[in-house]
Amino acid sequence: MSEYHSMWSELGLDLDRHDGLLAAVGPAYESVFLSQPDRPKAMEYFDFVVGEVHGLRIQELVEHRRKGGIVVGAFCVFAPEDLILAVGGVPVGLCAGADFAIPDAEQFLPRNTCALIKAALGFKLAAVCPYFECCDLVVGETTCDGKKKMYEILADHHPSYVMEVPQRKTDQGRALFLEEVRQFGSRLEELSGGRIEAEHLRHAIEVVHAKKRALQRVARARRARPSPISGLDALLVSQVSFYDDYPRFTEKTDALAQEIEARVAAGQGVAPADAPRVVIAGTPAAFPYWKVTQLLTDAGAVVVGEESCVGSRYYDTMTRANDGTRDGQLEAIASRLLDTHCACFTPNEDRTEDIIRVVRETQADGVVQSVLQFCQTYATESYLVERALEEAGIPSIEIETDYSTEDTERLRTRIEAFVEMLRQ
Ligand code: BJ8
Repeated sequence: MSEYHSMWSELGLDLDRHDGLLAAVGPAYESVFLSQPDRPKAMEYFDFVVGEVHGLRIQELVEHRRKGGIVVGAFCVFAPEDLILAVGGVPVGLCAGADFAIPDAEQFLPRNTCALIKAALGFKLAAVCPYFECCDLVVGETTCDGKKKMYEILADHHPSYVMEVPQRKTDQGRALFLEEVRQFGSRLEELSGGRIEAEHLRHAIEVVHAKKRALQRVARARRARPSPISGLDALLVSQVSFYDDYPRFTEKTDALAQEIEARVAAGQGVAPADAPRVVIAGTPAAFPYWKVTQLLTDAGAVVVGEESCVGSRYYDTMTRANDGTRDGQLEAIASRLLDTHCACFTPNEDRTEDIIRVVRETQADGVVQSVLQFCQTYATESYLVERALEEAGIPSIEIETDYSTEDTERLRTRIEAFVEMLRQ
């Protein structure tokens, strides 16, 4: 990757620390992913993307900006990706799933802040994320108090914008969010010098839909017994979807779906047909966070779904049919985003219902609620989720963890016991 040093240097990265980050991710990826037996051949593309995650893709973003395009980073699926695409921009996900720069963030944030927030700010402060440095603007949202306050600090370090997300899906809340979407559109027009016309939105919605349909196709094939793809590989595909070029990602994910559909037809799986099947529900697993999926896989379970924003909470929400006007489409986009069942909403029964739907569709035997430590909304909601799962006769456990490896063995013991219980 040394051929990219001058590009990283021009982006302002701290080259020594950045080399240290890459040196940590590479071997971890090899041991977690490349060691898996019988992976679909189409996963080679995703291996390539990860191998070039700070190389070729960054080169593409730099080139896009050189031609006058904008890059907009986001921390949450509430950031309307279609609007960014509609002004010819490139949306990228900035949430980081590693504890590499957490001490940098802890100079500004309380220690009892969730790892996702610390990593997001830490990667900027440590100057180790070329995606961050490519962003003309980063867009945040008021989904949780920790993030909301972190954005105030981030604004001192990077051009930022914050969208207000309502806490209730009432008519008032919907009206507020629609206005937020409109205002964000105006900010994007100002930044890009373009105008969001109805046909731009139509095209952007279709690009996003094509990507989500490809992810849904993989999710459907995964439901087969035996499952044709490992939970780790399926999670990786979702993680890559936040960085990659949209049409290329769609094409490669469709190719993967086709291959695993053929495996299903041939009865070929990555684990025995009677392996316990698990859905992970909770806070998102940003790249390169694979701990819980890996522990479940090590314990002999197959992860068959993620009820998470790096999972079905993202790809199952589609923009509804509308009148095709600019206003009608903006309204449909705002409404789709509010269909995301984030724990920031109250009440949030839609989420518990959705978890049960995912469990039924995937024929899962149980649920692991995976919550990042210090995430109040998901941790508190986990009680209500557990109660609903119990009423539905679905076994579950809740684990609270972070990006470190300190608790790995403790979690391993609990996860092994849970998987063993599912076997009986
Ligand atoms: S729509 S889940 S991506 S907010 S884990 S930072 S909530 S303290 S990530 Fe999320 Fe959007 Fe909701 Fe999805 Fe706060 Fe909790 Fe940390 Fe979280």
